[in-house]
Amino acid sequence: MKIEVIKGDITKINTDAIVNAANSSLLGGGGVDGAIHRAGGPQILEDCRAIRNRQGKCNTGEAVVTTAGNLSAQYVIHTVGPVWNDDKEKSSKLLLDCYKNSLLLAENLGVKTIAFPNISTGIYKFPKELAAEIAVDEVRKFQSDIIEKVIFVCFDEENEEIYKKLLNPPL
Ligand code: AR6
Repeated sequence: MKIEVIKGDITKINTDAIVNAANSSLLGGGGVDGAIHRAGGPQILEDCRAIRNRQGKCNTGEAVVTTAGNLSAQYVIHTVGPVWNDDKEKSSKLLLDCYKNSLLLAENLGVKTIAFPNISTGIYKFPKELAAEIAVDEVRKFQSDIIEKVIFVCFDEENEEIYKKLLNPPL
């Protein structure tokens, strides 16, 4: 699996699937969630409501899939990151679950390329360095014959630098 890092807006990325850092209501919010719903249009929210009617809320660490409305991606995978708190181990495990469950779902859908935002590092205040280590570790560990490329889309310079350092350490 090829791993890349890009600085930019995930709604503009051309991958089969993009991942949304959602909340457990699945009914939208701010940050990247707001950006995806704005750019993708009402179809995404309609799909989220259908999921809510079927299964109720989405628990932290889990992932669900919808269509991508007006976005160029085929799917939006919505995962719910943990709100950072003092229980570092529990939050870390839940963040790892977000990446793992999103990748498993993508694989089941036959997705070849997938883009992740830096889940939980905005409104949910997860420390960026630790979040990046968890994300990169989990993606590196994930063995797939289906997914060919994972792109980490960083919105801010700090995350971009952290990911670049982790993925291309100086010799
Ligand atoms: N493209 C890529 N990354 C983005 C974009 C974008 N367009 N916009 C923001 N980011 P956040 P969380 C980055 O707050 O911390 C929502 O209200 C941002 O800089 O979007 O998981 C949900 O509904 C940060 O690095 O998500 C939840 O209630 C990263 O995306 C809550 O926020 C994640 O920041 C989830 O909080």
